[in-house]
Amino acid sequence: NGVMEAKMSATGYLHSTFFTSKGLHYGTRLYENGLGNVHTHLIHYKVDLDIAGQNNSFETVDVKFVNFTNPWSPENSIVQPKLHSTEHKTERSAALRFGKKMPRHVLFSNPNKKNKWGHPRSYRIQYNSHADAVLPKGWKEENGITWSRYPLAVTLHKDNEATSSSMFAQGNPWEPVVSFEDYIRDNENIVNQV
Ligand SMILES: [Cu+2]
Repeated sequence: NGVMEAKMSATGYLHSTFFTSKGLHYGTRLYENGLGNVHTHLIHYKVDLDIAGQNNSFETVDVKFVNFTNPWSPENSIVQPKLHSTEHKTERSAALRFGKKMPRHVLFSNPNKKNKWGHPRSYRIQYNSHADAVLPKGWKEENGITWSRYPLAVTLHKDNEATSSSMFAQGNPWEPVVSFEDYIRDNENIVNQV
């Protein structure tokens, strides 16, 4: 049916440190001298997603409540949910941040290819991650993982922006060779683009 899923999970081997009582602020005691300490597993995917051709646009859909007068009973009003969609026209607008509410539906659409009911052919992204920011924005090493600011970000495709990071980021996270933030910073138009 066209569904694709990407999944990752931990192996079950423990990341541990020597137990001291103050260590309980950073984890859970697991053995005589063992503390399972807080740490993160972050993973990101940079995907060139195409739907019914190379050109596509990015849209999010939320549900908002509307309050209107009952047409056959004007002394009463009705509240009901209504679809509210937003076309994200630029890279900055399409960079969804941690700390802000994730839109209910996230759609990649081809505005030039409609189905027989007139809806643009689309992929819906089902975002199931519970990841969150791990360091404050701009804080030293955080500059090496600027991709981790966003649960989802859409950028214009460029051949020289093939990856959102590089293996050298672990050696120099302060001034990384590849910084995903640079892809967004020029804030290019992403409507009906590759
Ligand atoms: Cu772990």
